Amino acid sequence: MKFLLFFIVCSVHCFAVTTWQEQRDSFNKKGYLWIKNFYSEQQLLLLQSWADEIHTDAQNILALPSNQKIPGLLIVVPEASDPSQVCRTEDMLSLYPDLHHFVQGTVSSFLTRLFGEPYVLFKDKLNFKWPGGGAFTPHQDFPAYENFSPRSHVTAMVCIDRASLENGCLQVAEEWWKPLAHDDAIDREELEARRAILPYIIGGVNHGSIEPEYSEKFTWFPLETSPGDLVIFTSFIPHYSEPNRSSSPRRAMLFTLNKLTEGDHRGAYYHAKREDPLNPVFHIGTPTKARTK
Ligand SMILES: O=C(O)CCC(=O)C(=O)O
Repeated sequence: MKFLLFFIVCSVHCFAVTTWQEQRDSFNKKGYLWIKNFYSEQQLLLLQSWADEIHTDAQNILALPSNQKIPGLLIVVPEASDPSQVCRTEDMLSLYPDLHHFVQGTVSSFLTRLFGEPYVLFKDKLNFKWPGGGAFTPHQDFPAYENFSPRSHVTAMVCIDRASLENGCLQVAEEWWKPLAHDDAIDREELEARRAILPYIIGGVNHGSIEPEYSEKFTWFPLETSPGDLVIFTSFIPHYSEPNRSSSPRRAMLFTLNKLTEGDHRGAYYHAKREDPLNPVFHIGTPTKARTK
């Protein structure tokens, strides 16, 4: 009986081996797709080595006096609660060419094949979430990207460590459009297309977080992923994660892509971010410090 239940849960929420069409249909229906064991054990070893190396480099950068932080270094964002701890690194693909090739050969190729048209990388980050690492508040990603021209994005989360409720796994809102169907404040057509932007807090430490009266309506599904799993999700699906209350890290790399027909904006995105790193638009929902609006 236990085994049967486990099988049913797994077949509803994640895919083992399936067809392109089934995966596409599931992604279009739910706004996310969880693929178990996307990476082999050897590929996972490689990813873990990159994550270790990037963390060492990031710690060295954090320790530099500010006048030695030369332009073009890895972007390193410390935890809001502990400036000596690395919360996130970004623009790794500009600095680790092998990782860049690896991600293009796996994530970009996968999305290109899944959606039947070329996808190009828009941004890349590695969220470390060390023990004690902070929560990401409920948010949609789109408001963080809307100043650039792509109108839709897909983020691929590559799981480096086992993620659980205890260590703050990613949680996505199941069928988030349903409880909003009769809400006059939300554009009906956009909601039906699952592209509605939900009211969010402007300014302050919670800038970009979905207004609680909306996020409280959702049923949250915890993605308790294993190392080597891949989860793809749209920039409109509400998501969040709890703090890491365990004694082990919960690292995940997140690669955001857009359709090539909407242009290649990675360079422009990181140029803007490096020019104005404390702009709150670059810190939506994250446990990092931004300038207040
Ligand atoms: O790493 C997480 O738990 C949350 C990721 C996320 O929502 C983000 O980086 O915007």
